[in-house]
Amino acid sequence: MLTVYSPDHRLHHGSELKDGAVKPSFEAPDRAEMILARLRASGLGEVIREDTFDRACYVAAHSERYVSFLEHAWSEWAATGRSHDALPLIWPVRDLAIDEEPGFIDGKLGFYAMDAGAPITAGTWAAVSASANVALTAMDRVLAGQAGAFGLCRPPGHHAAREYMGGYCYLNNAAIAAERALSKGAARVAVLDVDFHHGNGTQNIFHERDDVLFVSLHGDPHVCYPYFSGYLGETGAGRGAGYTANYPLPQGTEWEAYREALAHGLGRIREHAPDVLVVSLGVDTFEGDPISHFRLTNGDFIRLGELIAGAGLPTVFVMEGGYMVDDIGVNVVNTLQGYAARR
Ligand code: Q9C
Ligand code: ZN
Repeated sequence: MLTVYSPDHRLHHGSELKDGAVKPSFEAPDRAEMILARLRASGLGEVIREDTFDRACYVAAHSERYVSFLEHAWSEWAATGRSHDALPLIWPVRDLAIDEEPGFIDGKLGFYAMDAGAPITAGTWAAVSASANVALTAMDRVLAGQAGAFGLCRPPGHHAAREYMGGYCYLNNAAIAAERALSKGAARVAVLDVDFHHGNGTQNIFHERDDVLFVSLHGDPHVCYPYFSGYLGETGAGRGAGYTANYPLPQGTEWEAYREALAHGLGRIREHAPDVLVVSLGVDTFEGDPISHFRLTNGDFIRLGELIAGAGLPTVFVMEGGYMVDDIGVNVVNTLQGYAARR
C-alpha cells in the first residue's frame, strides 16, 4: 500500500465556533501527523510526495468561479485590514438564493459556503490545493497499476460541493480523483463514503451522473450534521437516477448493523462494475470520536478494510474526518492493513 502525503497541510490551521467562542478547529494539523507516524511505524509501505497538477483538474469537479474564490479569498479578506480567520456570517437561504456572485468578500464567503465550519486563513489555499494534489497523485498511481493507494489528504473534502465549502472541506478530493480516472479512460467509477457524516458535497457533484455511483453510510441526518442531505430517498436525478445510495444509520450504531449496510452498499458497487473505487475514509465512526455518534472499535476498522478489499477493485483511499487524535492513526492503518491483507 502506497501513501501520498504533503507537509503543506500544516499551512492550514483554522478555528471554529465552539461552546459560544472561537476556538481551534477539531480539524487540526496533528490529525495528519498522527496518521503519518502510525503509517511509518507499521511499515505499511512507501510514503511519497504529491505531484503538481493543473487547476483544470479541480475545475472538473467544481465551478471556475468557486476555485477562483478559494484561491483569492484570503488576499481579498486581508485587504480589508482583518487578520483573523475569515468565516461567513450570512447565507443565501431559499428565497434569498440568487446566482450572482457578490462583489465584496463578506458576501462571497456566504455565497460559497454551507456553514461557518470552513475558515479561510493565510495558508488555506496552499494546503487545500496540496490536498487535492495528494488525491490526484494517489489516483494516478492506481491507474498506473498499483492495487491500492492512500491519499493522506488534509483538509478533507467530502462536504465540499460543486460551488460551496463547509464542514472543514474546500475542494472535494474524492470527486477530483474520480474525475481524474474518467479523464484517463475509466468508463465508470464508484465512490464509497464511510465517514460518519453524509458526503453531501460528493453527492451534489455526481447527483445527475450515471458514470459515478455514490454510496454513503452515515449518521441519520434527522439528528446528525449535515442535517439537510443524506436521506434514504435521495437516489440521484436525471441520468443519475439510481446512482446515489444513502444508508442513514441511527446514533449508537455498532459494527454488526454497520457491516450489514456496508455489505448492501458493496453489492450496489459490484453491480455498477466500476474500473476503480474511491473510498472517502473518515474514521469519525470510532466509538471515541468527540463529535460523532457511532461505536466502531479499533478492531472493527480491520474488518472494514477487509470487506472493502472483497470488492476486488483497484482502490484509492482518500482521508476525510476523524477527530479522536489518539486513535486516528490506529484506525486508519487498521483499515489499510485489513485491505492490503485481502488484496
Ligand atoms: N457538534 C468531516 O468529518 N460540525 N467534517 C459538527 C457537531 C461539523 C465534519 C458539529 C462537522 C464536519 C470531514
Ligand atoms: Zn465526518
